[in-house]
Amino acid sequence: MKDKKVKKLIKGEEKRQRDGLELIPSENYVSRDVLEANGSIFTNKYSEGYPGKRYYGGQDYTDKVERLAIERACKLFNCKFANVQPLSGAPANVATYFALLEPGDTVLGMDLSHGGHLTHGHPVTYIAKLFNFVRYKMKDTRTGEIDYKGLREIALKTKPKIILAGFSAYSRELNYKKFVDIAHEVGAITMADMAHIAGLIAGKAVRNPFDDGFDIITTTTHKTLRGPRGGMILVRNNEEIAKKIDKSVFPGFQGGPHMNNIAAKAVAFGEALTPAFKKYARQILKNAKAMEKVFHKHKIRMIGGGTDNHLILADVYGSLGVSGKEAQTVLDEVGITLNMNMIADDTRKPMDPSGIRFGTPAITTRGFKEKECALVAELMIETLRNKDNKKKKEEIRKKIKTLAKKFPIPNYF
Ligand code: DSN
Repeated sequence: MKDKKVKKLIKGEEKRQRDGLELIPSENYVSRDVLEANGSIFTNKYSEGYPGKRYYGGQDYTDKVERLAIERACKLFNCKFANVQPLSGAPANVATYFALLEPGDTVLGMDLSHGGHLTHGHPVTYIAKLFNFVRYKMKDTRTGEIDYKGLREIALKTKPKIILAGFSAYSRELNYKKFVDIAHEVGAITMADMAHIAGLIAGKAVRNPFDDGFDIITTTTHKTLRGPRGGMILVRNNEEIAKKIDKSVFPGFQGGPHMNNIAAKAVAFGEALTPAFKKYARQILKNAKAMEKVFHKHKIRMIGGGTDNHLILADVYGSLGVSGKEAQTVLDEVGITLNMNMIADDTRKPMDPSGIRFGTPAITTRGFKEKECALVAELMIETLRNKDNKKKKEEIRKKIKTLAKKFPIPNYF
């Protein structure tokens, strides 16, 4: 690369990723092939429209690569229709709302402090000005079980057009069948935002909402799915819904699709169809369980009481007197990256909440097994208990660096 300034920044980020441990549960390390496709000359091409129906010429290869991505996505998630053009998870959700709702219509989704996402109707978003978002919660934060009875009551009262399942900070499996039953009762469409667990679904390590009758899945293609940053909308079998979604993505909401990104999605979906990916998905869960065990041992409160997936949400303020922000900073100092996070009904503020959220997708890609994950959990707790002890933190930093060196990011360095 000729641009020395940007090159230096890329090298710096490379070193940061190489020497530290990535525990942000929505991050991962993509393969060389995914990087190569994402950095390919498909980036030069404009392709408004869909395969076979574009507004520009020269689409021989773009059509083929988009068809391949669609075919692989449908095989991976066991569905009939896929739109692989959304630029990321938020645009995928917004395009889905625009496809199915009129202004003022109601969406019933997970309460944000109980694990939902900004695009599930947070008041700071524009969609919250357009549509009416109502919320369900967990019944009990000790088990994480959703209050399905409450959900049904709200659904009967508010008659939502969409019932939305899914989360960005929730660690338990959902009972999709219950969502579907309630939706049928009130005539709602079921939409699952599976951005966090798409890789776990693809690897058959957790349930696929389509198997229980969900109509739509939206997702990112990075995170556990280990593809390029991007989004996707899947429709189980309803052609009418699929057509509305295609129209909504383009021309309704987006312009030209990023074909380099779609090529990289095709590569990632191909990788996710392999037996090795199934093994990877199962190992993510085993690793999260190993970390959960250590947090239990040290009596640190976990929202939902533990985890069934790739992430843990821990109340570090309530258990250790360290705020989420302070925990994030001090763990960064020793080479562990994670994020502060609100916990259910948090009394603290989003920029300094009570919790931290962390997970195992990235370290599992590096080859970590249960033993290493348990060690990382011990080191995290030791760091938080010694947050003002410089010497102790230096010792831990060295241990983290050694561990990172022992498990290099595959195919990179
Ligand atoms: N920022 C993503 C996450 O970390 O969960 C969701 O958009």
